[in-house]
Amino acid sequence: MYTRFSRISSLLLFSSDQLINSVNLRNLSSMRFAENPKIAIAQMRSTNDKQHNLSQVKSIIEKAKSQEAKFVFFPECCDYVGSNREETLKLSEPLTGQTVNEYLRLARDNDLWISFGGVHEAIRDSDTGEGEVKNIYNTHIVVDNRGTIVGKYRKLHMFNVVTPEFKFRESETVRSGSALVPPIETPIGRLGLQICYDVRFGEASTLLRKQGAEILTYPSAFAVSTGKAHWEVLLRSRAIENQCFVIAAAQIGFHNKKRESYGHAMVVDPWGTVLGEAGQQDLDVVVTTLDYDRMSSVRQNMPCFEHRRDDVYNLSYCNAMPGVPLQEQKYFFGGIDIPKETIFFSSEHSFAFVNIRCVVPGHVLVSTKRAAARLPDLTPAEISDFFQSICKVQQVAEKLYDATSSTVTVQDGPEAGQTVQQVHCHVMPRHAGDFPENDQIYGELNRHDKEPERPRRTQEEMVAEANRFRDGFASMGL
Ligand code: AMW
Repeated sequence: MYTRFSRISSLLLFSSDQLINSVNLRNLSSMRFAENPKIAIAQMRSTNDKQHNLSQVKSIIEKAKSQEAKFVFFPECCDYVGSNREETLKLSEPLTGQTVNEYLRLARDNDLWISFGGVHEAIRDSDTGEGEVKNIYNTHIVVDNRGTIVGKYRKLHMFNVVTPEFKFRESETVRSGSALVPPIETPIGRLGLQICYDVRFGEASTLLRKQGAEILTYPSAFAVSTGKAHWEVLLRSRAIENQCFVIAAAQIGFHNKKRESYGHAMVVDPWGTVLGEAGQQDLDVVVTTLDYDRMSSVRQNMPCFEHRRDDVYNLSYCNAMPGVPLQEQKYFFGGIDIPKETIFFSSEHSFAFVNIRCVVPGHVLVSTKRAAARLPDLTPAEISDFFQSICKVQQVAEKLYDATSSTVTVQDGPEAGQTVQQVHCHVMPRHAGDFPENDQIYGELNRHDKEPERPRRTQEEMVAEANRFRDGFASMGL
């Protein structure tokens, strides 16, 4: 029997904003459906008529429900397909807009989990939400049966392509996302979020698998000529090499005079077998079950992920911003942009910064740059760099705080007290008698960031401490 139910404590949930970080992980983990859940994938034909598209979404949901599916997958552009750039921008909405609100209501009212594989997320000039829409993100959202967005992924790879049949420049309208999102825990398994053209980038799918994905999703509006040549072979390859289910809801037919999609919405199992494929009609639903015993036997009998030679080659996954010079890079911690002035150390794979709430004076954090959730998710190079960085930071912290000991702790996973799902280590200089009982520091560590009434440190205080650490590094030659 596959161990996915006993492995729930190792679930990964990360997002680029706090909304999703606030989802209660334990509640989610207790919501796994019974073995071999029923899912539905949609095939539809969106146009620039949002109401018409919404009515297709509603009709698919009805069909899926009538066949007792618990999770429905919609394709990219389920909200609409614009006829040109101007119209595409004009029709776009923020994720708080009417269309997504309607999606949330549908999930709640129908008691369904739903993946909306690609909505046009408006990017406006200002933070106020006012102003002209200049770009959009192509965003895949996952909504739970209570109508909450629990996963959000902005498409990374832009379909800027010239073929004999067509030319397409997605980046004229769409801004690419900046991060892979570690798989999200859902009642049908851990879902890796991708979109359409992403299917050609096997590294991303393999990183998702390494982070625990059981299902890879490629909601698509795939072009017809490339679809004929590559669609099925790409989907099956991603399933076979990662030993994951692959779910690819699809757009089909003419969206307008210029744009046509291939269809063939498909579900593939971890052996590469096609479990279900939509027909040639505009509106179709494929309902199938995900057999986790099958996944278990494929993974056990051919343990490719144990056979990988990470010592010879490995995938590196960073959250560096494309095109931004190294000194201007931003570092994110649990999706929050950590201000440069509070970061005092950076190495190839790690960075260290001062804490917003300290358990003891000098309590600082060392984090991986990449938003990996758990220690075992790190590559050998990252592990080595992370622990070397910790040792350096510890030396400086002890010098600055006149200590000869430190508590150095990683809370690895939610059940171990981890609140920010990005690997990080607490470095806390210690002094004799700083706690009545020495190990009380662990109780304090567990509480210090969970009680909202505890005041945060001021920015000035944090910047001043980061400066002291920087000086400490310089004076110790580290
Ligand atoms: W965990 O409980 O996930 O092992 O630790 C999270 C740590 O991150 C806590 O010590 C908390 O105070 C700290 N923290 C959270 N957000 C920030 C932030 N924006 N800047 C600095 N430290 C932070």
